[in-house]
Amino acid sequence: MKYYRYFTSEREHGPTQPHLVAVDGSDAYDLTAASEALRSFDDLAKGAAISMRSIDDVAAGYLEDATPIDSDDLGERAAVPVVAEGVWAAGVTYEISEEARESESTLPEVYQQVYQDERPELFFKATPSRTVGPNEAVGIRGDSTWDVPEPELGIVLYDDEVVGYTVGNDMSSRDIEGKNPLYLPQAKVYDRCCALGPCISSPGTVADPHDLRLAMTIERDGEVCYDEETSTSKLVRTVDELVSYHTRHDATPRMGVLLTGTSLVPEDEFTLQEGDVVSIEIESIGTLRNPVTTV
Ligand code: DO4
Ligand code: MG
Repeated sequence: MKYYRYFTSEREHGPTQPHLVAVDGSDAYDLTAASEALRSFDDLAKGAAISMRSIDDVAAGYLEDATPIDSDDLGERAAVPVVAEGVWAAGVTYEISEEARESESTLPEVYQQVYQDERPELFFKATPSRTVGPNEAVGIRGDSTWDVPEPELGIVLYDDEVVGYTVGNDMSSRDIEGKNPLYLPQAKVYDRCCALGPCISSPGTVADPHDLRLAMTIERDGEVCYDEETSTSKLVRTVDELVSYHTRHDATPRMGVLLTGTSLVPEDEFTLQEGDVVSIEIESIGTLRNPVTTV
């Protein structure tokens, strides 16, 4: 199944708390309407961990009492699907990313090394305050001149176990990181630097995270100015390997997201502009769409 956080009424009409919605095939159900104890994906993950059942099994037990909703509304009203205390990200996990860093960096050998090394590059990416959901604006830094979206498969973790997958955008400044790899935190972590959504797909819904079609389009002034696709089969690490390095010797927060690295990089001449719209689609999950603003 797929899980959304969903505003049951228009957000403009006052403060509303999103509900947890399960999508089973083409049918959508408001799980929060069935039980107040199910307000978020965290609640579902906690229930699954306590009862030692899968997320989908726990959700299935509530479908009969849940209110059916119109799945056409989900795109417009979806909130960030998981409030992860920490979003982390892996880097240089696809050949295309390694080549792009080599060409942008004053220290290309750093990237060659990490691409080949046993230990992956993992870095802290975002807090909830820096993370946006579907349809919310992602940011480009006002002091950056070369900016790109990074479309990435996101692993959703609860108590260090994989409980789902989502779509992530690791917004990045190429000129700041390119000048010196030690500037990475500034190139990566700033207001609106990360987008997640539109939903979480359970492990049972994603047959193989290492074989998913991933596509990205960027629109400017109503025209498509970037349109490419690839596959997570080009990832040179496994999900288990990345999770293993991420969770060792660190008491990670209960609910977390680990992005797996970018598999698409626009040509060097390309930089994002305010007003652009980025859409990232991953097979078996959905499409994350965000306009771009300057922060
Ligand atoms: O090494 C810098 C970051 C790389 C990255 O974010 C990626 O490969 O996706
Ligand atoms: Mg990245």
